[in-house]
Order: sequence, then structure tokens, then C-alpha cells
Amino acid sequence: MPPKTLTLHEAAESLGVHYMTVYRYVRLGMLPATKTKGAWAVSAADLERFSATPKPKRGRAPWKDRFRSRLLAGDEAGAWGVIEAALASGLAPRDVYLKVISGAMRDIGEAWHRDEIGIAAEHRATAITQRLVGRLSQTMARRGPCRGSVVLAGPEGERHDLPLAIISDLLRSEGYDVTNLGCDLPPESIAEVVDENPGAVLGLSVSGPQGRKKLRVAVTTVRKGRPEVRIMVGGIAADAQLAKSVAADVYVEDVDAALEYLASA
Ligand code: B12
Repeated sequence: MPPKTLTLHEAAESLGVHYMTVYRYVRLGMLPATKTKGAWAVSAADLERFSATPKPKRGRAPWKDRFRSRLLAGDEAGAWGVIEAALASGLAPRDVYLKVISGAMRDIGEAWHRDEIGIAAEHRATAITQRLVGRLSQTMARRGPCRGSVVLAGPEGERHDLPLAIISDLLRSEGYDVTNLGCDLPPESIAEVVDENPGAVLGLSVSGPQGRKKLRVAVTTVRKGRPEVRIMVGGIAADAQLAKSVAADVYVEDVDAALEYLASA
């Protein structure tokens, strides 16, 4: 027997609140819901769980969970609503990138790894997140003197470009001039752009096994005839040992480590 579902009007009646209140719970990702034939439906089990859970106090809302829930429902407007609500509540844009967006994507990766969600749900969530990061990035430019230049790229075979987009926005917001090439770059193309940006630090990002494999050729190609170029390596599939073994200058675990290195480079 299929699980019992309720319309938002029925859910509102059951919770004893206004329809708009339930609608807001759904759009903020607090109450799981799916859209069927253009209308939201809530499962009886989710509604029961929701009514039994104490509601988060203002300022302590689990933004990451709400955002993840909207991503998994394929609800782009709702996911953007969560970002707007988080910003309006005073969460810093940097935390929206690192805690809400990155945190939700990592959770989704784990869920996919455990076979709890399919590849389509993961791809849909990634596509929505890419568009929302594009939207959010317009609020991240900083006026004032340029603190230096950075070229970001993923080696050939690397297909994770979201980390690059996020790091790019965070470095821009700290006053760096960033050229983000995205992922899957032939080594010669990375070298070409390094030549066009004299003095820039190169940041390479590796998240998967393929990018990891091609990191060495990326570093070697850039270094050939350009021994002075400083190269930092980051990403979930990288570590200090890997960075050292390919003769990069430094492994940077996160944006703070990158900022520290850039300030000293
Ligand atoms: C979305 C996703 C994909 C998408 C990518 C789409 C896209 N356009 O980006 C697709 C579907 C293509 C994909 C494919 C694969 N993926 Co994938 N993917 C993910 C997922 C769910 C999210 C990645 C993400 O955006 N995370 C959010 C970012 C912002 O967080 P982050 O990566 O930790 O980045 C932070 C830091 O690492 C750091 N950082 C990162 N890079 C850099 C660089 C610099 C210079 C600096 C300063 C900092 C820095 O700053 C970031 C912000 O804090 C992760 C799960 C996860 N745990 O992340 C798996 C994950 C990365 N994927 C994984 C795997 C195995 C694969 C595949 C091999 C699957 C397969 N069998 O085909 C392929 C490989 C494709 C390839 N050739 O690269 C594994 C990697 C395991 C490993 N360490 O090797 C993960 C961890 C999933 C898992 N739990 O198993 N994937």
C-alpha cells in the first residue's frame, strides 16, 4: 500500500496552523514535501515526525538540513529561499558557502555513497547548487585594493567544479583577483593562463581519483620553464603528502589555509 499523503491544506488542519505557515515550513525545508502534478504533498509519517520535533528557536535553525531537503526535493526556489532566510537571520555569506551549501553537498555525497539516493537526485542537487552559487556570487565582490591574483583550476579528468566556484567566490570576497578556469583542464591550457597572469598563485583542486592521477602532470607542465610559479593544492582527494609528492608548494585544506598562504606568498 502506498504511504498516505496529505495536501498542504490537510497538513495545516492537522497541525492546527494556517495554510501559509505549512507552506513556509515546506519552502524553508523544515517539513519534507514532494511536488506531484504541481501540488505539494506531505507524507503522514513526515508530518507526524515534524509535529513531534520541537521547533528550532530563532537563530539556531539547521540551515544545512533545510537546504539539503530542498535540494533533494528538486525545489530550486525553496533552496534559494533557505539561503535568503539564512542571510536575513544574520548568517555570514562565508558560512552560507561553507556550512550550508558545502555541508549539504557533502551530506548528499555520503547519502549517494550509502546508496540511499540515486545518481539522478545527486545530479539534480548539484545542478541546482551550481545555479544558486552563481546567483550568490554576485553579492560577493569586494571593493578596494587588489591583494593579489589567483588562477584556479581542476586537472584533466577532474569533474568536480563546485569546490572551485566556492573557493573562487570566497577569495574574491577577501580582495583577490581570481581567474577560475573550472575543472577538467589540459595541463597546457592551465600553463597558458598562468602565463597570462604573471605573479598569480595557481590553486589546483582535486576531489576525485581521476583528478588526483593527473595532478602531477598539471604541476610538472606548469613548472616547466616557470619554476617561480607558486602552486597550492586543495580538495577532498588531496593531502599534504600528495602535494609534496608532486612538488606543489603547499597543501591547503580550506579557504583559511589558502588565505594564510596567499598572505605569505
Ligand atoms: C557533486 C559530486 C559529483 C558531481 C560533480 C559535479 C560538479 N559539477 O561539481 C559528479 C556527479 C560529476 C561526480 C562524479 C564523481 N564523483 Co563525486 N561527488 C560529488 C559530491 C556529492 C559533492 C562535491 C562538492 O561539490 N562538495 C562541496 C565542496 C564545496 O566541498 P569540498 O569538495 O570538500 O571542497 C572544500 C574543500 O575541500 C576546499 N577545497 C577544495 N578544492 C580546493 C582548492 C583550493 C585551491 C583550496 C584553497 C581549497 C579547496 O574548499 C572547499 C570549500 O570548503 C561529493 C561528496 C563530498 N563529500 O564532497 C562527491 C565525491 C567528491 N565524489 C566522489 C566520487 C568517487 C566520484 C566519482 C569517481 C564517481 C564515479 N564512480 O563515477 C566521479 C568522478 C568524476 C571525475 N572524473 O572527477 C567521492 C570522492 C572520493 C575520493 N576522495 O576520491 C565523493 C567524496 C563522494 C563519496 N563520498 O564517495 N561527483
